[in-house]
Amino acid sequence: MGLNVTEKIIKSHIVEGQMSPGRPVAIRIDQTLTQDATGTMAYLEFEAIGIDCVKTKLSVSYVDHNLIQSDFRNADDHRFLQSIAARYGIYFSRPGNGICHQVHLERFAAPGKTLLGSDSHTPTAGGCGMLAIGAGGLDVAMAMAGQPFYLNMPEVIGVHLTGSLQPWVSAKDVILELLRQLSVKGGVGRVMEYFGPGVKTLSVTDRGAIANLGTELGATSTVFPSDDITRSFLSAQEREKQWTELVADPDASYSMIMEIDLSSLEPMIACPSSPDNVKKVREVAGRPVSQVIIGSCANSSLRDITVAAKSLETRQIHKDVSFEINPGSRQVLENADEKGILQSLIHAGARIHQCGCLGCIGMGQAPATDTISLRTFTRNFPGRSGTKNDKVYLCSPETAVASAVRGQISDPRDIGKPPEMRLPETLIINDNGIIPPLEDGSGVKIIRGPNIKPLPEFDPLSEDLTGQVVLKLGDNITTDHIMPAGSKILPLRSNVPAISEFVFSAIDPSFPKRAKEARTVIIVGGENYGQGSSREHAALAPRYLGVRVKLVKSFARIHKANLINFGIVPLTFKNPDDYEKTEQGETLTIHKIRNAILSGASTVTVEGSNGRSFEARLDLSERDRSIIAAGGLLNAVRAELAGDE
Ligand code: MIC
Ligand code: SF4
Repeated sequence: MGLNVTEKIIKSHIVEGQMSPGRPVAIRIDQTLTQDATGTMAYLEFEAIGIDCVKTKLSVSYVDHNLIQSDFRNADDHRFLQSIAARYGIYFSRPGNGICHQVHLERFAAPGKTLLGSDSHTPTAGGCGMLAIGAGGLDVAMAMAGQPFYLNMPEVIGVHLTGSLQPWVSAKDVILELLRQLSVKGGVGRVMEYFGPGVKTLSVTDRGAIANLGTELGATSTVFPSDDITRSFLSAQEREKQWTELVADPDASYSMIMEIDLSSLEPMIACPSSPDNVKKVREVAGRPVSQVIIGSCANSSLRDITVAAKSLETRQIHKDVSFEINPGSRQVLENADEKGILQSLIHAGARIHQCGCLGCIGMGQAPATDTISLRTFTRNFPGRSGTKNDKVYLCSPETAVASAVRGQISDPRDIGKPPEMRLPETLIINDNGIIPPLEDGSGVKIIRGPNIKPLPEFDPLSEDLTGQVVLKLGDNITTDHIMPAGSKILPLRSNVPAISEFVFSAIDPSFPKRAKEARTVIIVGGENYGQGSSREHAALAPRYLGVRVKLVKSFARIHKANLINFGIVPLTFKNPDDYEKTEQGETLTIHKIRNAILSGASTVTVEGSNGRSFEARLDLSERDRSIIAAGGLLNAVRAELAGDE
């Protein structure tokens, strides 16, 4: 039987396992990317593995998140990352050069290849026909050390596109519609693969925007075919040689097919405070807005800011709106400048920021109290913008600009004629923001600032475990709840003792103190626990505070993998009633947990303090089990290197 694109890429990279959905497989990784907020830890881990030079075909270290240098810490991290890149054979994309996903799509993404990135939106490169997956820093460090990436073989969902988008409707509306239909957990364990005649109506950056927000569905990745559109994109990037055609076989199958008629879509918007709280723009039109931002790895391409500029040639920004542009990359900025796009934006009153994540991760741009901020970003989880009780809406660049003009949420179809858009066929290509690796970096000295603290050491798992339920939480807890970001906390990413003081700070500021008192900590949660970012600090910092078990109804993929990597046991309730019965403050005991894990048991018995006992599931591969027993992946690798196994 024929193969779909996802299966073709996995088949050509598989090193262990079989391509049957749900079963563990290991795949070879061609490229890796890191960004600064996850990268400092990933490179500390890479150093701890003790390899002399990266073993991948290409590894890139981007600095895009922690750009505000309000003291020495972020600047020190940037220098550390630059020296690490020079030492170990890694490309270094300098601060201000752009958002990792946008720059990677432009300069490095290549059809048919695999990419592993320590950022959850790594699948953006799927817009260029690659299999790109987000993971924790330690998994990326292992890939740089030449190890395969382990995952459960995903189901492949086919999204059949027909028709073409109407004026004022764009790629963001496609994925917002899917989020409306499937919710933030609809993609868990799945790859979303697009096919059908509608695909060729979408540019590679449109495809990238759709692939980017596939992450918000909880999907392992999103894949587009590589066709003539991909070829022209690579040719404009002066990389046509890297093009290969990659399409599904005519008799390929999918575990499920979804139909989307692009012609029938209309402008959509995600309301506060979840990317799947999606409505038609018309349903919420008229609400006053104080801030509108075009940017983030979802919508900051030349196309996206050109839409804004062209729409503003005959219009002005409303006096009560701060209209802001965060270009995705220097390539976007430089070409926008050359084509006069920037001039139109400045003239219309836009605030132009440097290229990077900025307000998307709370690095500045926090909105005013009790006002609506409309953003073309990826996430609107509560408080992520940096303002308490924020009201952040996510939308397309078209809806953003229409709303900025009117000062209220507006369907762009209501502001008149759509802009005439023709994107240039040739671009200025200038890689001076990317420092290539040295031929031999062995003599490079790594520069460490005082904020970079060594990795903590963790104990192996004990035979019996007794711990206190220090926190009981509900459904869809995000990593932004567990380990918040923002300009105050992000600079602590390379200092685990310091950052651990902020674990669950927005939900329960007393958590770190109570966790340290309890010593062995269990956290109870609902469905889709740990959705959102790839930040391994959401596992590492809780582990530092004594968390040894997370007992929930279901997990998000990357967070579960991060828990395993840091020796936290991920358990799921066998019977949802036991979730209701488990109380915060209760002591739970699991006898012979280590033995159960190592012997391959699929359940353990959890004993409550009130004589109650119940079963919890252990859904782990053999490799996961030995990692947890060792107390984490680094311990397991070190033991392996020392020949202890
Ligand atoms: C995010 O969008 O939440 C981030 C910041 O890019 C994270 C990574 C991080 O926390 O450093 C992600 O998406 O993985
Ligand atoms: Fe940066 Fe936002 Fe994209 Fe995360 S989602 S990589 S913070 S732009």
